[in-house]
Amino acid sequence: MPVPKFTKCMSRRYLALGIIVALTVSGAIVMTIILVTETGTPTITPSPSREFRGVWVATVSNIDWPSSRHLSTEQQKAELVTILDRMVELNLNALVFQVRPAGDAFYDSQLEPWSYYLSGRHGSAPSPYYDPLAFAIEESHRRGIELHAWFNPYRAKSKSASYSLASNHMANRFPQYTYDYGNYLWMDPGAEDVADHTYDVIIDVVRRYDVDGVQFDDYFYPYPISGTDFPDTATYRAYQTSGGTMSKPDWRRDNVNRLVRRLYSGIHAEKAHVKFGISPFGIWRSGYPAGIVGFSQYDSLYADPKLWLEQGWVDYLAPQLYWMIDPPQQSYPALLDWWLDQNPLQRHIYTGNYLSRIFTDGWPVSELVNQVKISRDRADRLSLGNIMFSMKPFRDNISGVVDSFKSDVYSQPAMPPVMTWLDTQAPDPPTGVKAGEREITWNMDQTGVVQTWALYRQNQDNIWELVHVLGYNTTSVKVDAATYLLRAVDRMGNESSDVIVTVS
Ligand SMILES: *[C@@H]1O[C@H](CO)[C@@H](O)[C@H](O)[C@H]1NC(C)=O
Ligand SMILES: *[C@@H]1O[C@H](CO)[C@@H](O)[C@H](O)[C@H]1NC(C)=O
Ligand SMILES: CC(=O)N[C@H]1CO[C@H](CO)[C@@H](O)[C@@H]1O
Repeated sequence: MPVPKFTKCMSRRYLALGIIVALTVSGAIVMTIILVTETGTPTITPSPSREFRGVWVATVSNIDWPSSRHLSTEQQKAELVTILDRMVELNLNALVFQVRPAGDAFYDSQLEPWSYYLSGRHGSAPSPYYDPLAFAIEESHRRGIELHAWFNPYRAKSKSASYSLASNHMANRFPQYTYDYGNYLWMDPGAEDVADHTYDVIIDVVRRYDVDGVQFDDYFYPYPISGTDFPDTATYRAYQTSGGTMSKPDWRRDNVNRLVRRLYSGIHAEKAHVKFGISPFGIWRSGYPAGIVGFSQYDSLYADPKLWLEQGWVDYLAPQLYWMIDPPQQSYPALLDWWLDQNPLQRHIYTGNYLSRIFTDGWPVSELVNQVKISRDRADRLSLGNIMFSMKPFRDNISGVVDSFKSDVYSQPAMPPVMTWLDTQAPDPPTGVKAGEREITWNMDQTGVVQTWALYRQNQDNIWELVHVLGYNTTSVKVDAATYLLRAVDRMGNESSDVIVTVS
């Protein structure tokens, strides 16, 4: 279970009571007792201070960033900074950044060529040189925002993009497993060479970059073209020849399952704190739950997220519930409730929401705001946040979406929820905390474990409100006169004990 704030406060209260008894019996340090009881039981209100608030920044086809393939390095950087500043304004806390849309890289890689979508030159580094992923991580972290690197495992190329593939591109390295299918070149998930390569690419990023998470979207086997089966007959036959007995659909699902399972352990073996999440298509199979009608990813993409949740092969699942609340055949709440029921190991569920429908289909902004509320209403069942597809409406404030979110569901900051199965070690509390003239200052973190600083303001006696989540290297903040509580927060979101300071 993630520990919702309330539970955490309760357990602290019991801890504080325990200390009172022990210390009173031994007759020691009365001042300490008072401090512990005073600071040990803050009640945090009012809105959820723990909620994953993500946004997808899609790079494929220049959907969100960079906005075109003809921008200079400086323009690319400026656009990313604008996105991150908008995220801060909206109290968003997680950027899901597409770094490998098609066997290519938005970072310095020895394994794959630079992406065409970066500067229109597939295989060429940005000039003047910079590393977009490293830049995005640094700029996210200094704003207290998590960065999840988003990978597409099997897509090799969209045929509409007119560039020729570099010699080190996976389609050229494994031509026997590269198929022309519909609008794409697609790698064969049943080929061990392809699986090994994808695995190596992802682990390489986890090892070399300070990412907070790794994410897959809904693309596993390609969306089917009617009347044409995915052309993996040779690979399947080789599997049968070597003694394999699974049916073709089961074998295909097994190919994907094995990659997911292997990545879950491989990522955590490399860095225990890096979260692995998948954002699958929103319907598992048509008819689940009863009344739902739609595309079946289990039968057509050979993706089985229900199994991944059951097995704990993901830290979070973000089903793309890209439909409206009301229509019963793809009802947002009905689907969400179903996914929440498939979660015996109590992983986190963050709903994926189709924000861009406000300009592609004229959805009212209120539809999206209400969807966030529906997800939030189910926090006790581990519905702990949302991820919006995609950044563009927020970036461009389409239909006034920024103000609608800011004045309603995202008026207060929030931190991503804690994944207790990954780590529950609390960081050391802040040191050198001082009240200044309408300002609080503290020492720079020396431990290297601080990811953010959480500042709470005392509204009434024991009612504290989270007012700021600040980047790791922040050492001061401007505030109004009030009493505040500052905590160090580590990269798993675990908070230190409290330091209270009054600004007059
Ligand atoms: C967003 O758009 C709305 C309505 O068009 C406008 O009132 C508001 O000032 C804009 N907000 C920002 C942050 O640009
Ligand atoms: C925090 O780090 C960023 C780069 O990561 C740097 O640009 C910024 O100046 C730093 N801020 C402080 C207060 O050190
Ligand atoms: C929310 C959470 O995970 N809190 C944990 C932080 O670390 C302390 C000390 O290890 C744990 O007791 C808490 O459960």
